[in-house]
Amino acid sequence: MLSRIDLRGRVPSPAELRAALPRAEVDVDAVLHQVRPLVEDVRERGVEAVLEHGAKFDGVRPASIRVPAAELERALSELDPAVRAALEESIARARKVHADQRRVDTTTQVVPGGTVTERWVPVARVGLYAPGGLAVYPSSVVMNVVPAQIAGVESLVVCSPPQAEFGGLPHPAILAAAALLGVTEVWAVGGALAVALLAHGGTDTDGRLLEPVDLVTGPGNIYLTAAKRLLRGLIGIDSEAGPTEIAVLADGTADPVHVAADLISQAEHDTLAASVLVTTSVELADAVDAELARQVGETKHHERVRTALTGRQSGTVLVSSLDEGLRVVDTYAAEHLEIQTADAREVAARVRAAGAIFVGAHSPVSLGDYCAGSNHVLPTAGCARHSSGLSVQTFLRGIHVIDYSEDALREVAPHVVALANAEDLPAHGQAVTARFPA
Ligand code: HSO
Ligand code: ZN
Repeated sequence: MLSRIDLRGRVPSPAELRAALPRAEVDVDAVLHQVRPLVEDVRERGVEAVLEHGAKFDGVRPASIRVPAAELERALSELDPAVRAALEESIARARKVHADQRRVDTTTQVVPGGTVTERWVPVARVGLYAPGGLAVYPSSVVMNVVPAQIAGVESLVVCSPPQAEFGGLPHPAILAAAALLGVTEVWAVGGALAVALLAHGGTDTDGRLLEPVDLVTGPGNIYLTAAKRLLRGLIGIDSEAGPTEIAVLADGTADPVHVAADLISQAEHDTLAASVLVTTSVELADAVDAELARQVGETKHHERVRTALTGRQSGTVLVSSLDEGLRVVDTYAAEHLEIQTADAREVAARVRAAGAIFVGAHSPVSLGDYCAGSNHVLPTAGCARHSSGLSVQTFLRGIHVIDYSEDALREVAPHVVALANAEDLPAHGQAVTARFPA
């Protein structure tokens, strides 16, 4: 079912390797011209523009953008108890892991009387996006809200599209997850419009202010990503999220039943999702193909899964050795990378690029999606080469605090003056010497 790329006996350059590996092509630039007028209209006309355009996209016009507190409570009280218990477990584990990501301020004594402190300050107000439609993921509400809360973000709004089926409210599972996390501000607005309203703020239909945010995180479709790209600068954003990806690095010891199940699990998200097997074993590749043929037929979303697995973004890559396999997975820089080999820990420790690494037979990606404690908002499309997944750090800013005494400044003054003159910026030097008249 998976197409095959045979790299055995070949030593491609990094650029050739990158070109040879399967990857979805998502052209965000191509939709910018559609999204730009929407964003501008929201900047000019605020909520009126959001409701007008939103009615076309969502097929419903909510009475107000801000979801009443009573609706959050109602959604939580009506939540299936098993789902509630699972979300509580997911939240508890995520809080445990993210609590250890807190940063402590560090003060460096550069010279006697001269210190530089790096002070970590949370972003003041953030907007967290939870998609609706095909993807309704209360687990993503958890993954966005938990690190923001642990970072100490004081003001936090969750946005999710209004649903005609639920009378113009976001999906009840999203509302319930927000309520469970103690979030009190939820807006019924979706996609590019949500990012624009979060960035510019507005006035709700009842006259209440919708305050703009400083940072927007959370996955969405290509239009939402385009809006993030347009508004970046005015607001901070997390990395641009593309279709989800799983790569599995496996040798002949891997269980093909598990490998196939894991490849299918992420293909279930999207017809553009990528499932890539990198293996030293042709026997395993054949066995996984046979398993995929069997398991895909039995899975609920088999059409979507089959399209994803047979798309050009998915495939099997045959390599001669695990060293070569590591080169391939580092070049690919998958959002999720599973290591299913003998001595998986040792192999995992050698990986240099991945959003998250899942080690050995009992750490499947779906565990990380819900209940490992790790975050599931991760860099896609090779962005793991330069970016990290969501964490407490995403919601913090490090401020340098410079504190020098008179003596410490006097001592270094000649160096400042020399550098200022070398850059032909003598006023810089004078700002120091003015403090020490001869
Ligand atoms: N695998 C997705 C996250 C997710 N899975 C949410 C299930 N629900 C991207 O990491
Ligand atoms: Zn998933």
